[in-house]
Amino acid sequence: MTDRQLAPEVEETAEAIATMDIRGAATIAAGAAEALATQAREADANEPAEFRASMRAAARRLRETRPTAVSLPNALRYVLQRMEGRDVDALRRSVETASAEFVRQLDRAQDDLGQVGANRLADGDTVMTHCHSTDALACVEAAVEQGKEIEAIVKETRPRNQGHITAEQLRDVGVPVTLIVDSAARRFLDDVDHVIVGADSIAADGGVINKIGTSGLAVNARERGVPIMTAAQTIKLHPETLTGHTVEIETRSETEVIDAETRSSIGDIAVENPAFDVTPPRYMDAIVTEHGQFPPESIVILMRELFGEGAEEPWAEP
Ligand code: RI2
Repeated sequence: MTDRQLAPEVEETAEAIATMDIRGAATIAAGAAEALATQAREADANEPAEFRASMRAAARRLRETRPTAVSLPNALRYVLQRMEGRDVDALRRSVETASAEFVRQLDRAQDDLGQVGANRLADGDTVMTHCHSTDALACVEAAVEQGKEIEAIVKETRPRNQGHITAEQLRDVGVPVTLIVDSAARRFLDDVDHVIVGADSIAADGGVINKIGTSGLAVNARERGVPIMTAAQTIKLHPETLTGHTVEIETRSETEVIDAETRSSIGDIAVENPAFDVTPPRYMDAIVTEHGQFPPESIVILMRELFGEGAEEPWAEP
């Protein structure tokens, strides 16, 4: 199967995920599922085998864009495992139906976990956020809808300053926002009632893989006695970690950290830009999902229930 057989929209979505025009684990999952539906609609295949091969090729192209957020392979898995039918028309319909169903479930899961997270917040609380997570924001938004007054201290989250998106979206729902640089977090933790972060992946041991800086924030929160929760739909659970695999941490371009001119004016330096880190379960108070909240160490039970003992790769060539 060559790239020529991929719908142009699949290539566009893959490119947008890689460059982070489409970003955030849940948004990436929805984008990937919708791209598979587009591939199904546009695939120029006469035979079922040819159609299936083109769907697998599209899934592989989407899969290779970013390595850490497991919501991406979980979305591809959800859709491809439901691809069935004796002819191309039936196969096409099954993919379109599965994709639409997946996106609907994402929205519902986020609403449901928002309610659970909101129940942990009290009227008058101040929360601290890291990066931009639609799952974490859903908790704050639900608390506001419950009539609670919530304030937020928002970390800017270098290198891409995704805290700015969080600040804007919190202002849109009327939450007073104070923006701080990342290194000021410990100074402000004494003014905070809860830290809320999202997740790109959650490992079977309860480790939370999220935007770089989360683990340092969690350690500081624990030291200051501030509860920290991860808001994560179950598509963030990483089934491969059930069988001993580790989660690959994406390394991004050095230019996100420093521009070439400043770098050369400094001299001969190395620059590293890991996008994520792992927060050990002992530093996280709760993982909030659409199925309720869990102590991180018990998330493996939910993972087994939802994913069985491991993960298939339905995009692989048979
Ligand atoms: P939602 C983001 O990664 C952040 O790390 C965020 O916490 C996580 O995805 C989850 O986002 P990136 O794609 O799914 O910005 O909660 O690198 O929106």
